[in-house]
Amino acid sequence: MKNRYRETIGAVLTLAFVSASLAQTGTIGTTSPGFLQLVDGGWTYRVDNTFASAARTGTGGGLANYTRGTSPDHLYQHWWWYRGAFVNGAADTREYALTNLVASESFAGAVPGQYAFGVLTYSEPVAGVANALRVRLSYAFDGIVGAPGAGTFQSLGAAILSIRWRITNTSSDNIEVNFFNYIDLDVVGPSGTGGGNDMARLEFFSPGNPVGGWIKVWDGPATATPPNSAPGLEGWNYIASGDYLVGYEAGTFSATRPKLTNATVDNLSNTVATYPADFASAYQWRTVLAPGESAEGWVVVGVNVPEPASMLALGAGLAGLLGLRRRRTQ
Ligand SMILES: [Ca+2]
Ligand SMILES: [Ca+2]
Ligand SMILES: [Ca+2]
Repeated sequence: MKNRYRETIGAVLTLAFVSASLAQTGTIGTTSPGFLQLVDGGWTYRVDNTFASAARTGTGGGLANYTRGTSPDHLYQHWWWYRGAFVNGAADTREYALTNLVASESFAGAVPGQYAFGVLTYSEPVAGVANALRVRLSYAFDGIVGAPGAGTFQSLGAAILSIRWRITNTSSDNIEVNFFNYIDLDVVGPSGTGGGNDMARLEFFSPGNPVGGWIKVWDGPATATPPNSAPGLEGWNYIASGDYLVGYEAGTFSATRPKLTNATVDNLSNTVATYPADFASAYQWRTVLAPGESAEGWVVVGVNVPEPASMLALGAGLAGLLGLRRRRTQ
């Protein structure tokens, strides 16, 4: 499935990808503040403060990097927040970052041709009740080296970070869970500026579909050609699964992050700022879980991945990709 997926991406982009023979590693730091780092095909995805108690109600959860080789870093922050409510009882009165890491698996020196991956498992309270929710995050990272100058954004080739989340109600009562993935990309492109002049658009928002949300992000200025209209201006893609999906927001760092880090309950606005400058974005899922019940979903953060229509046509491939990782990691 992996190789077929790569071939299909290559065909869509009409690029001659070379199979990744570079080292693939997965490394996890389980001493606070913690980190997860995945390296594949010369690309690195790293997220810090994965286990930092101060990040639970602070702003420092999941500070991150997304780079290829010595190219600029395009990612400032990428992390997960939640709030829970007992259906017949007390409720959280704000959102919290995942911080209580209880288990992890990393895969150093993965076999070439497979993904670099790692798993983080959290046990979090709801309304003061400890260990009410268990959240498992399965990260898989696929760096694909494109031919130099082949027309992808910054000639970077392609990379796809996939994260499957699974939330389990480990309490004895029904819980409504709101779950958030937040990302602050600072795209460094032809302008040479990172973070201050990014642009974004919503490709679609379709809760219930296998692929439920798709947001594209690229480097400004405001007159810059949108991605996929001209070679060299491809961009970043922030994609979410559709089951349980209830919200999205593509706005600014200063408007979106406080919803997760302030002391009140917030939901995403389902709006997009087309020239957000310091772009930040988030997705929101919501479900009610009975004791012992689980829900699953995923996000993908990719650069130079196919257009949504192409990716939807590859639905079986994407499902297979995620399913493959799930089987490996469960
Ligand atoms: Ca960074
Ligand atoms: Ca809030
Ligand atoms: Ca940003």
